[in-house]
Amino acid sequence: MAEKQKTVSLIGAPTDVGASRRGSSMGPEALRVAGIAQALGRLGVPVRDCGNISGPANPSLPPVDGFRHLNEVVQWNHLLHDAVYTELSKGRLPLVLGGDHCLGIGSISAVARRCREQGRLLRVLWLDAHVDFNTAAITPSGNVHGMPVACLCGYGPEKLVRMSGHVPALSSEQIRQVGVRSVDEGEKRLVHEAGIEVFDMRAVDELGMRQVMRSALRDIDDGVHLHVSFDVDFLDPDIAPGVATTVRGGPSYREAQLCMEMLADTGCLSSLDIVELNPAFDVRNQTAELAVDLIESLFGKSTLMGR
Ligand code: 6HN
Ligand code: MN
Ligand code: MN
Ligand code: MN
Repeated sequence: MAEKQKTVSLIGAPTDVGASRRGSSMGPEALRVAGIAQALGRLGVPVRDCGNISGPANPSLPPVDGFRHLNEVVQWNHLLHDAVYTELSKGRLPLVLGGDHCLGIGSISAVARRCREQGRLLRVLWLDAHVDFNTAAITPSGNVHGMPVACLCGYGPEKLVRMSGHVPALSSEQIRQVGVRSVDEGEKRLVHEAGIEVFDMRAVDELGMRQVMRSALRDIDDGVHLHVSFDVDFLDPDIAPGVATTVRGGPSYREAQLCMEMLADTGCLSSLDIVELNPAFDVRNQTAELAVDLIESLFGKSTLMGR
């Protein structure tokens, strides 16, 4: 029998400092307007909205030494780390409403810190069109939203790499990536060198989402803390136009639903990021509404087989 349903804490993190195209800072409000709190409430999940954290403005500057807005990125991630850590230590399930994907550094650093203290096993499922494994030396853009996995695995600037209190915050076997279809030349080498398990779209084509998720979730059972980092560009742009970094050929609506349902079936979901939603590219908030629909499945809404 599952343990008592944890309270979900919504933490808005309205950033776009990790990207070059602006607008993901409007993501938290778009998800609220799409009814994220009400949707979870209908499932019987207790929800509290912590409001937004508030960090530095976007100075819209070019990269310096391979990083755009590094100071701002560090400040936002410190704030987010502290907010996520606070909710985890109160026994709640933090749900980060992003914001761009640089936020994965602060969010997952807090999760890694908490799991280390509790002696809990941590697994991270990274749902994304990209591997987000760039460094200052190899980045084509200087955008830190293309670097969070590298930082969490120990490749990056001190201030980001050390945020969890332990370097690296994650070892490579703790993370699995699903949905990948855009990898830069340098990061292809580095992601192999680091030994990250990547289930790209070719794997989804050949094996199907079911087999991919079975492999990705193979050692996730009772007692494991499962963190899901859901970059909305994971989804096919035909169904999810509201992101700045669309890449064609992503999971369909049904494939995405199955992915979420299989994550829900683990019963281990303990923290979540929803990032890269960009209302400036969306049409009538449909991508936010789709994200909310998928999150309902992630929290156990099923059609026929009552669980
Ligand atoms: N995201 N690999 C590209 C870059 O600029 O490093 C794109 C990164 C996209 C990051 O969508 O979270
Ligand atoms: Mn701090
Ligand atoms: Mn992405
Ligand atoms: Mn990403």
